[in-house]
Amino acid sequence: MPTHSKRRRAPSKVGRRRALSGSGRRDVLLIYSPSAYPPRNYCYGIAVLAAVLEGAGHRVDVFDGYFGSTAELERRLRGRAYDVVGVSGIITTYRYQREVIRIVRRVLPRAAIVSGGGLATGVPADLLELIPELDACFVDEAERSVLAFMDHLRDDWSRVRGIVWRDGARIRVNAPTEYVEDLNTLPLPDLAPLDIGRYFLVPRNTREAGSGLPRKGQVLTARGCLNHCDFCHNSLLAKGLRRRRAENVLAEVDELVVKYGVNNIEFLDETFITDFAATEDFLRALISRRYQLTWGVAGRADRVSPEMLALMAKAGCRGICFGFDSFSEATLRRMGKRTTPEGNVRAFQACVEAGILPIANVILGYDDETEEDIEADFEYIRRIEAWGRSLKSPRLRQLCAIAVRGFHPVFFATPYPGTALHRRTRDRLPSVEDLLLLYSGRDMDELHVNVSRMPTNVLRERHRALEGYLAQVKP
Ligand code: B12
Ligand code: SF4
Repeated sequence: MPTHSKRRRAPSKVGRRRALSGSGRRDVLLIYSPSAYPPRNYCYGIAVLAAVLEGAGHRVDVFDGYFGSTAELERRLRGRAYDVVGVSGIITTYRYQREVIRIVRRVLPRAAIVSGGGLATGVPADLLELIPELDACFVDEAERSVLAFMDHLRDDWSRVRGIVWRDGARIRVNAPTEYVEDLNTLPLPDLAPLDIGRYFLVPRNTREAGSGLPRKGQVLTARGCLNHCDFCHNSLLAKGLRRRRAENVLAEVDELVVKYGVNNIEFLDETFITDFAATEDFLRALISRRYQLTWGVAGRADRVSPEMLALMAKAGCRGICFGFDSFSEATLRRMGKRTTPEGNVRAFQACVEAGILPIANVILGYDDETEEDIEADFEYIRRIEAWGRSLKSPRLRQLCAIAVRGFHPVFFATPYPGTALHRRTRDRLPSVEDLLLLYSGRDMDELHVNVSRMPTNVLRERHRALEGYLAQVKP
């Protein structure tokens, strides 16, 4: 094991440990809302917040909704008079959040109940209106606002930036949060209260069941994205891209490998490669660790080069998720994607040639989309498949066929409340609550609403046809 792997936690400036006693120290319960089953990811956001809160002297417990029933939650709540209960969850967790928030209020009438993450960020005021037991929503990243909230818990919440909150009969929107400019000043996520070992035992697919399961960890090397595509959560966030330094990220990787025996990492960044030189530095440092690690990332089609892909493969990268989203120029323009169909093809091919699996997607039925736009998806995917069949190497031929099949599941355009797409199509959509209920626990491979120009039966038929085509591709 390299000696640097023994490195201690990076010194943190945000949430530096303070001696809090008596009334200043808060008991906090953070609840993770399950969004899909089987669970693939432990809640990284909660681990980050736990580290920040503990660093400031507060006491944090975690309840993981993937593994505990609501009856168990109720028992936990009866065992301790938490000052603050915070629920974390993305836009598909409304139904769960509504249920647990009601339970918390019933058992702990005096606790402050707050929500954070994608749902609270997307529709903070709606959520407060829909769930009367909820006291406040944290909008966007919360390291700074959550500490301010603890400081002002018993006095004036109008001084806490980054929250939307209930003030008697009014819903008040405070000034936006202050972002953490230098991510290297944050403490490393605290995984101890999360019991991540449970996640290592859950097969992600039938192929994995019963075989040696990967011990998967998660790491975020950067926040924000280069773009603000209008169906994406990023279309509602103000702050651009911030990156961590290579040594700071590696301290986290070291901890995962050494302390938790992790052998596979999902880098959670929206776009892993943003600055070629910085990514290269990181990859070289990772290679020098000589860990037996495989890992995957998400990337944009316009941010790959053959040289970078070769280095990534050498460093253990096995898969890149590409949100190609469409092969129609008109649809890509409408999405504000700033990529091209040809660029998508090049990225896919370069990835296969580097021996990395491109995990690509398309979205059907974007607003105002027509059958011709979908025909472009068919055409380009057929073209990629034909290119794959012409490859000399049997290994790469097979990799390409697996990747083409991997366009399944084919997604439908899904206007998540809060996004620019939702704002643009709002007059054609059900109410925010109806949408949140429709989306609860569901994925984008189901058609919830049709915002295209095609009749619903035509859209469904095109979706079935594309799925059928992908299913017959032989690896
Ligand atoms: C891992 C992941 C998942 C995991 C679950 C993640 C989770 N935490 O619940 C899984 C694989 C289940 C998943 C699924 C989906 N995901 Co996802 N996923 C991510 C990913 C890559 C990383 C999340 C993460 O850990 N971020 C890092 C942490 C630090 O950030 P954070 O979670 O936002 O937490 C911060 C704040 O939000 C806040 N906060 C969070 N929780 C709380 C709680 C409290 C009490 C407080 C005060 C603050 C707070 O503080 C944290 C620190 O600043 C993000 C992209 C990204 N890079 O964020 C997308 C993302 C969260 N996913 C997204 C989407 C759209 C989906 C899907 C709906 C897509 C689909 N295919 O249909 C599915 C859901 C399917 C289903 N059936 O429900 C969107 C969220 C949109 C939204 N408005 O919620 C994101 C942002 C991607 C994007 N750019 O659009 N996803
Ligand atoms: S490139 Fe991807 S993550 Fe970035 S804004 Fe567009 S869809 Fe969202």
